[in-house]
Amino acid sequence: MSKIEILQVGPYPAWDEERLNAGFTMHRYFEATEKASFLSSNGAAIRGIATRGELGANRAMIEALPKLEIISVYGVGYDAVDLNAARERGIRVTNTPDVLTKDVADLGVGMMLAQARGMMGGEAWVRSGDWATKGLYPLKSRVHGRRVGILGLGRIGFEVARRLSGFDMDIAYSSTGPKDFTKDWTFIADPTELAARSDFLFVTLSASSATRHIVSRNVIEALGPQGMLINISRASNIDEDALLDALENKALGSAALDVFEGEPKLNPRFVALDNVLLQPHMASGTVETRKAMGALVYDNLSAHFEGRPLPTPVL
Ligand code: 8YV
Repeated sequence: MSKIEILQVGPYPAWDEERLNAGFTMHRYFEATEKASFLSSNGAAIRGIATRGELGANRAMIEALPKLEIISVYGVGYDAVDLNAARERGIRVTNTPDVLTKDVADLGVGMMLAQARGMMGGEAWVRSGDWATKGLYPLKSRVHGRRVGILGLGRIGFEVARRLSGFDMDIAYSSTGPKDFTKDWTFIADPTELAARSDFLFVTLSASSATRHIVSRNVIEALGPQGMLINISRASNIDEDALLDALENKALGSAALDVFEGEPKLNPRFVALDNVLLQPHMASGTVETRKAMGALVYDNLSAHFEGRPLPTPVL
């Protein structure tokens, strides 16, 4: 029997590709130079899409696949999938929640520490010989005991807050409503108010059209010249032009970012700044977590085509 045909939107680690290639006929969209003609030549038989969080599947792609039944996302965020286009045709959508939560929280906390304590600059200070020639590295501000705001207390935000309570930080959060398990953490509904009482503001909310630029110019300015913004969610949650302006004119102290508009290309203004830590969208990037994510991508596809319940459905 011929294997079910799947459109593969981006590359995966070798172990995932091996399993997918064994179970399905994979069409490697990311290797095609002419995307539209690739879809028109191969699209008629394709019944599934395997994609990644940041790549998703847009309406044009979904509409080019008349037999499409399921979109399996390697990532918790599915904001890059056109859910309306999928819903209109009853196409199932799955993601990879839970398995990546703690790694994403770990990286966010690591970014905060690295940026606040100047670890990247400290490393350069040693390697360049500045330590020997110029002497002691400039002093930085402390992290423990300070005020942190968590914008979006979902699974990842919760894990960030839990870690930071170990740093004796004064934790406030903004979410759809107060959470009853957070008696030591202060609920502040308004993001600008949350930013105004924070030294560090973590953006951990899942992105959608409703959250676009929720971190607005006002929020950034409320965080202020001593504040730090840490984004481990999606770039669209932040008004990136306002962020760049604020970093350039020091209306915001600093930022630590794992995600960017138009990534992997990014606005060159970021690279010219010395008050931002830049990471290549790698918060879920550990071998252990990526293996679990890859297994879920496969398991959702195989469950669907074998008529079993989907392990982690979105739609
Ligand atoms: C990416 C992510 O999917 O979980 C998410 O939403 O953004 C990531 O895990 C990852 O970069 C793999 O492509």
